Amino acid sequence: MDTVSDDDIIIATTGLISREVFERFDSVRNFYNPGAMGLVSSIGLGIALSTNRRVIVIDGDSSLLMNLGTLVTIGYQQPGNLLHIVINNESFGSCSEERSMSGSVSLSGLAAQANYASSLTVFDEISLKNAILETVGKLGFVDAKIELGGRRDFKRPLDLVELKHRFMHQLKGEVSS
Ligand SMILES: Cc1ncc(C[n+]2csc(CCOP(=O)(O)OP(=O)(O)O)c2C)c(N)n1
Ligand SMILES: [Mg+2]
Repeated sequence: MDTVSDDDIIIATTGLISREVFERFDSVRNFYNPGAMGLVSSIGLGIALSTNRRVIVIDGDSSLLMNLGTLVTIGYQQPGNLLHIVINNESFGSCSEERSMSGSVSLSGLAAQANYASSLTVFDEISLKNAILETVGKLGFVDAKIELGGRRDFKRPLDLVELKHRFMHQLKGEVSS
């Protein structure tokens, strides 16, 4: 989040990922999807097709597996302003911490097969930052491997209708970031 530009749109997935982005980096440029796993990439695609600004989707590994067809749709549409990052702890980290099965497949390999222009797996923060800085102007995918664990007490985005309207007004240029 420290590396993205001030104009980038952030779409954050269900569970602790949304909650951490909300607590630590809230902005009118952020959209949170706390309730429904799997859909941030589809939402991000729709937004990317409707703006020239960069859209950064922060997905979870289990969430991506729940909507895997999204890779094909996004690869087909080829939005050059979309960066799809998966925070991959190979688990349903926000809930039971059960393994998700994403460890049995290369997510970046799947994205490459689906025609993402750039597709990387990263194992440390510097590589993730470099990927965010360098994947500009082309459809990108980053499988960011992380360890399971971390804080579980991030506050929840609760005023979801208000947050949605705030985001939509900002997209229309009615509110500056
Ligand atoms: C469709 C759906 N099923 C189940 C849940 C409950 N749930 C919320 S977060 C989560 C785990 C998400 O795992 P992942 O996407 O890998 O992200 P992580 O929590 O590991 O960061 C689950 C099962 C939900 N919100 N939506
Ligand atoms: Mg996970």
